Amino acid sequence: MTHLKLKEVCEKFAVEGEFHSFEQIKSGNINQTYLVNYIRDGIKKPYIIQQVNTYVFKNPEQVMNNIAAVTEHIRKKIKETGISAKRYVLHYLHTTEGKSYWYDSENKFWRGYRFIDESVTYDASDDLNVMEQAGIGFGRFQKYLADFDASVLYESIPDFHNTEKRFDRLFRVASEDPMNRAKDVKKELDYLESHRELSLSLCNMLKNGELPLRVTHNDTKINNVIFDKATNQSLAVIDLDTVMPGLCAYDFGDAIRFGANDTIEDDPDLSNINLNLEKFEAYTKGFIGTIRDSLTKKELETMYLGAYVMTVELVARFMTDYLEGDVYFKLNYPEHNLIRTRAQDALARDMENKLDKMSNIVSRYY
Ligand code: GN1
Ligand code: MG
Repeated sequence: MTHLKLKEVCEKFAVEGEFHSFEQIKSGNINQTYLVNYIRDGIKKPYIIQQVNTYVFKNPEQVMNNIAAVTEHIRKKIKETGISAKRYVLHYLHTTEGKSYWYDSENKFWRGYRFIDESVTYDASDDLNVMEQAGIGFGRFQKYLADFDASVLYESIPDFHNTEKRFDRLFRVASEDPMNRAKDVKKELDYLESHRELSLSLCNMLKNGELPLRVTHNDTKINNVIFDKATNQSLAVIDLDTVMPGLCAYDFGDAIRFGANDTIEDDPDLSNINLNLEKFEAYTKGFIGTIRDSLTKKELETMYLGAYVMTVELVARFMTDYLEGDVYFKLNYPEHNLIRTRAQDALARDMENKLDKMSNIVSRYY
């Protein structure tokens, strides 16, 4: 990426001032993200500029429509409480034609938003207060959207958390084995096969009407929460590309999968992998404490399963991508999807042994 390209993008979005510097933001497995600094009236103004992956998001304009509708709704809700929404919801940039995106001459899809002042994000944290605040942040997000009309939302990735379809596709690809890689993931594939019933538990409860659909975030990694730099209070939730109808347990579960593990999601040293029950509890306290009144008894009772289900789903997704020849997730090195598969498999096994404990902890907060 050159600064000229980013400057061109910023100019399309009518960013004022002088281009100062940029850096690539490494977290995120799908889109390319840059922090760009402009200088205006002698003051540094940071912006986030993203090139959206249109292999993953086939219809990025509709994704932007979703984001506009959702952020508008949240902005209204916050204003109703009498506070300024400025630091609590993302503000997307518009081109001079009033669009929230821009296609460059190579047909690449760009968008941008204002960086929230005096804020930080965490890829991981051992601070239980950060975990609790992350729970509050995602809980609040869901609460704001409780009365949002889901019928206006385009399904940005169809069947995104349909675990059954994820499994079916994986087993199909594994039997076809186009890259001759199935031999590397035999153990992990066997695990999924023998744990199909537990893995599809939430999916089945949704199908038979035991659990309701809500408007959910669907990608609740803790680095998708913005924190105040000074107080570590959670401010806004970012990465709204996959806001769609979903199960509350998915949002709970994916945050646990990512944030309550004692290590990163792709740690090659499996001995580091551990579901940390203290982090689990801190997140639960924040999340369930914020939204418990709006959930059904069944949702609360089955919430803990979301952690296991999201983890096996990621095993399936990383493994599918490995078997298909690495077409979906960004890689940092050739075996990355294999390492991710193994790390998430180890986490799922650890969670399986802790299901009772997880269930007990959640029940303490409702
Ligand atoms: C992708 O790009 P990022 O990090 O926000 C993926 C998530 C996965 C995650 C695993 C659209 O999210 O579903 O859980 O990687 N996003 C998409 O790290 O597939
Ligand atoms: Mg994402």
